[in-house]
Amino acid sequence: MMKNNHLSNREKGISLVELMIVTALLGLVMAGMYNMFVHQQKSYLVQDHVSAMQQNARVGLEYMVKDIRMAGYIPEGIPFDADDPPVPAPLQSTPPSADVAGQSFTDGEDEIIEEATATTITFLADIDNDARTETVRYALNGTDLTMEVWEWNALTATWGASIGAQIIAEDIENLAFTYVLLSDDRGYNNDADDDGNDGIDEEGELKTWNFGTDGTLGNAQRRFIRQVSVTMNARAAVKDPVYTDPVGGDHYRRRALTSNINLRNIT
Ligand SMILES: [Ca+2]
Ligand SMILES: [Ca+2]
Ligand SMILES: [Ca+2]
Ligand SMILES: [Ca+2]
Repeated sequence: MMKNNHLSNREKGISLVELMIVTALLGLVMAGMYNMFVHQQKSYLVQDHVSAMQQNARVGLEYMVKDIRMAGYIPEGIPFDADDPPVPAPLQSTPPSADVAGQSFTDGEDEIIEEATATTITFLADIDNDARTETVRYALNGTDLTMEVWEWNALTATWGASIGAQIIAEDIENLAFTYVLLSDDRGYNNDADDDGNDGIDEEGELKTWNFGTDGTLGNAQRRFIRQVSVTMNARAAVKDPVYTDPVGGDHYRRRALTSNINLRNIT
């Protein structure tokens, strides 16, 4: 009887201390669940941005690669140098007759590849297949891959105005072009063993242009470009707190994309 009374006294209600402990425990559980939820939300968000980055960069690269591959596809016709048939000379006569005026790449002479630097390429091609040639320029502006287009007008024999550089892909940290040139006795170089195989400058030798040691690609060399490689480094728009970049030391996830293009319209 005594024992039962004692027990029932203890079970009469919840003491303040007990209530506090329960509340604290509940709070801990809730906080844990909340953190888990937030963490999961964050990782979904990061996943979203990582896949968006990859998608964004890949689509941009695919556009660019598809266009570069068409370089030299000029439906209005390409005037070749008559005394040197296998090698396309700069376009000397109509149409088109001159490069786009007033641009950084303008040198007054029409070429299939107007500009070829480590970070920019400008070329002629009818990229939208409407029998009118475009001058197309891809460049990196800040962290945007941009594209600018000027269309040839056969009636006025001039290049139309562009609508400005359009953003093709964002969050691109680096863009790098590499060029391979025909460098045998039909190409820009006729006395060196550019492929380094036998000491002989035989037909079909190709040379990868090295901007560091070979300098800039001038008008005289650009016409011999036969392959273009492009590497793009994309960065996610938001940080991933659980990831640390081994090189940059920050929390952005990055992807490198590469593509090799044969210029099949230039022979
Ligand atoms: Ca030019
Ligand atoms: Ca066109
Ligand atoms: Ca050679
Ligand atoms: Ca050789």
